[in-house]
Amino acid sequence: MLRINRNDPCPCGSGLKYKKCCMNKLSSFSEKELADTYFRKYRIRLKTPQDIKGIKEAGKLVVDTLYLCGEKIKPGMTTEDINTLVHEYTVSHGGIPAPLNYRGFPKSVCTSVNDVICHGIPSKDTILKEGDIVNVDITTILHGYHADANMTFFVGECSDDAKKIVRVARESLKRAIPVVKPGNRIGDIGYTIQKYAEGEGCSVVRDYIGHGIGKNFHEEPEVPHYGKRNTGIELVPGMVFTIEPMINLGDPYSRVLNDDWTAVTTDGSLSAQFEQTILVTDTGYEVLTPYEL
Ligand code: EYF
Ligand code: CO
Ligand code: CO
Repeated sequence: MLRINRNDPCPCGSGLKYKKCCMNKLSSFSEKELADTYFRKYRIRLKTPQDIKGIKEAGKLVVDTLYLCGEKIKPGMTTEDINTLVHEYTVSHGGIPAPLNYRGFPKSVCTSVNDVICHGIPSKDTILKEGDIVNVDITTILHGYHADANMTFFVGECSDDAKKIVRVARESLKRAIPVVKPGNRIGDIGYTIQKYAEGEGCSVVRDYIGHGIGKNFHEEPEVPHYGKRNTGIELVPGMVFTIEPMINLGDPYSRVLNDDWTAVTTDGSLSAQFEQTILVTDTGYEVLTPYEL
């Protein structure tokens, strides 16, 4: 692409310097064209600076809530207690727990224990015990914007298997994030995760994927956690999506329990997940739900 410097004569022929003439008009025009093209072709909503500020504010509340959960999770606690903690903290800080009633989901947060891959429903009957792993997946709406992140926590002292699956899931997300930059493609993200996780002898769940996010909980694009290099939609600045690899110690297959929500591994093996909401910037990425991986 032709680059025009600020002090060059404006290409419109006015005789003025570019910076005094069309610099802002041209850049906002081309940004709008890109946004229109991405929406028309892919239904992807590129975010404005105002959108990004909104998602970031929601993201801070999500991460604060996750850290609070991390401090409180102990053997003997129920997943219903986690739901109460998340609901009350979110609402008292001006947020709305997005999962509650979303497509009929009955609770404010997903709590997924051991062989539960995702969408575990908090319950008074699910009592966390020493050695369990539990994923807490929080999506919060603040001032109309969504942010979505999750972490898998240890409950007390855990087995080597539990330590391994949590390490591999965390590292899968950590390795995928720097792949996010303009010019790379969606498939590069999944390729990176699959290559690493399978190299560690684990498997990548295919049935649940990352997603665009913003004024809606789920938007385009879809972000699979497996795939081939240099395939899929090209990443451009302003895209916001989650990366949320679900990694199994055994095979990658899932089934949904009779409650119609809870997804578990078919072979009963442990599953772990980490998730963050990521923005594509002009030069790379920004994590909008920042926490240390
Ligand atoms: C009808 C739900 C719908 N879906 C996705 C609804 O992206 C998520 N986590 O990172 C995510 C979280 C929730 C969610 C919470 C509730 N739902 C769940 C299961 C099946 C389904 O299909
Ligand atoms: Co989530
Ligand atoms: Co998500």
